[in-house]
Amino acid sequence: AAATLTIPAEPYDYVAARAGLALIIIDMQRDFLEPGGFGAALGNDVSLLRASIAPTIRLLAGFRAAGLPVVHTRECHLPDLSDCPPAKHGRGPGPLRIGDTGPMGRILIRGEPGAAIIPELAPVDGEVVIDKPGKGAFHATPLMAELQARGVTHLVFAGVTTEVCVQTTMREANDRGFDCLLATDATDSYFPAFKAATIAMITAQAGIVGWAAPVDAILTALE
Ligand code: C5J
Repeated sequence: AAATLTIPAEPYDYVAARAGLALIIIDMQRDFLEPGGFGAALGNDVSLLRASIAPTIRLLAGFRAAGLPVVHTRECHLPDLSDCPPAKHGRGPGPLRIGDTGPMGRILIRGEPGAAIIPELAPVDGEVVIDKPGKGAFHATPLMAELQARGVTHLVFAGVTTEVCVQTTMREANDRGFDCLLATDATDSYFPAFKAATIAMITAQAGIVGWAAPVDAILTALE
């Protein structure tokens, strides 16, 4: 396998040393993708996120086969909500809020069924799992230390939702010196226009936040 990967991308080729590349899958949790969770409680049609599952499975398989680091994140809070700002807890139309009990257990609470990653994308031993209280995965988590410990310099992003937790984390990573590539078919939004706008805004201005490419282009380069 080549030591340097070149992936055709927007706005221009994404080049990464294989040894510095990792995959980060953002919040592919039942709470966002299945009925009865946090996403649904906010009034969203959760079926809109399902198209991203199959491409994310293929991307994950490619990184596992390549022996490269994989990070999974989960947006969730401690059972006593001590890591949930009142401003976040107060948002939303109700009746189900963060910490309330729904069909998948307490909404967005660590360890509850709804906070789990969907079974198709479940982490395996050796993969990093980050529980995060914010939209960005660097805020109040050990993510930076985990990436540094593995020598990661380049991050491929997948997950949901494109304009919220994926984009926020990509911006956090960009500011911390990572070169970021968004896998365009391995991410989705409850608002298709927001997904398109996010891809456009991160890649504009010479990739001011990062790059974007489809899963197939990434997998071809990884082989
Ligand atoms: C949201 C996320 N949308 N994972 N969280 O609240 O994008």
